[in-house]
Amino acid sequence: MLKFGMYKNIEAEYKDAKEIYAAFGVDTDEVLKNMQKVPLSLHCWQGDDVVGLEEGAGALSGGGILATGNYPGRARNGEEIREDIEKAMSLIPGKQRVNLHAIYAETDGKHVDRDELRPEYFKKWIQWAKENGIGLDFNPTFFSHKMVESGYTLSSKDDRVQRFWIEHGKRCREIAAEIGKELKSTCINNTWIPDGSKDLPADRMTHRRILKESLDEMYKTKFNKEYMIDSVESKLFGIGSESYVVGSHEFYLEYVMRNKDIMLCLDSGHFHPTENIFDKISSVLAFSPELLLHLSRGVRWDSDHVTILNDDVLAIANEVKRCNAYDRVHFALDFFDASINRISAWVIGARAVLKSILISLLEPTELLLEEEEKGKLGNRLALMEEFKSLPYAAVWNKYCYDNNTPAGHEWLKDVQEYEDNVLSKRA
Ligand code: RNT
Ligand code: ZN
Repeated sequence: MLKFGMYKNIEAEYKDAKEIYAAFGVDTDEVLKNMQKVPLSLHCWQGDDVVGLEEGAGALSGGGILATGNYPGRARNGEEIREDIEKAMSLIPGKQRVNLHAIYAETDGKHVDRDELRPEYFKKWIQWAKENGIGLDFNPTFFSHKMVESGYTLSSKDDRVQRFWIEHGKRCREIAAEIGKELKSTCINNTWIPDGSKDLPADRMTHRRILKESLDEMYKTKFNKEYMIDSVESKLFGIGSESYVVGSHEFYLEYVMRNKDIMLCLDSGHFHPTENIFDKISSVLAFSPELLLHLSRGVRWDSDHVTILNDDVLAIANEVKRCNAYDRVHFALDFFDASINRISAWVIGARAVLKSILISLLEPTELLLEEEEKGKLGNRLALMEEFKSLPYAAVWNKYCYDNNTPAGHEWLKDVQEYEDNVLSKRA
């Protein structure tokens, strides 16, 4: 039987860990301070299986992404989503941001199409963010809409479809800029489109040319970078777009190199299943000031499983640390699992990413560099291996404790209570 209340020696265990790390030249108190400076953006769409709040909203569709499962307790409106994220945030140490999608507009029962959205439909989110002292990020929604039925949005050969989505993109940039201005915290506005095809297209070129044209039009207006930064997210394949995705990595990499105001987004689930994004970080940062990461977990053909503390995520965090780039790289979660308690999904994913960041900050990187400089590459590898078993968990528990969040698995108790008292009451 799972026991609770077993983290009674957090301070003592931290003291021991602090000494061990100090012997390797790492100041754990400093690391704990730096942890507070790394914001993680929590995606609102985990709370309701990417359904959104539009009038007559149905299941996620037309985007090559899929939320499977029907665990009870899905949030059914803005209030419930906010209530659930608040619960999740209370179990995640440090400061988070919240990432919105355009389909989370609240229009008071009025039908407002995507090309008519305005900042006022996000005023509840903005108000809530102010009350909670958090920043918001944003995403236009290019899926779950009748205008994506052909499989193409910004890259559509149908002029009417293309125009509709360009207008949506423009509206979203205005909304994001307004959010950033209101909250005095730069809002990242990330564009991902599902455009692509299941089977081999004969013409790959035309859609890419149209996409370039659409983006140029969409990004024409310049906004104050203090309020909003645009980013673009690539993908290799999706469900129903296995053979061709218009917005590929090469496409957007080239696009951001030519459009210096726009930031690249790398989603860890959007590459070949054996390809990790960590080695791309230094390449991008050699040319771009900033980079957005979507932390997710690809499993077989799905790119959106709940993030866990695995080699992929650790390699990403270590790389950001070794590039000394925590002030240039933005971390956001991106997954959706409807088969488990949705609060747990958020908490598992967020705590895994934060643990990876903590582990990276605790790494005695200097010692690795020294061995590398000396050409002692066996020592370098040996140290990398040994560092894996340094007592980071004691520092993690201290971080949780200092931030008034449960240590270890204690948070499971809170989620169970919430499930019993709140989620299970939702029909
Ligand atoms: C899909 C992309 C994209 C979405 C969200 C909902 O493969 O990762 O970021 O998950 O916009
Ligand atoms: Zn993503």
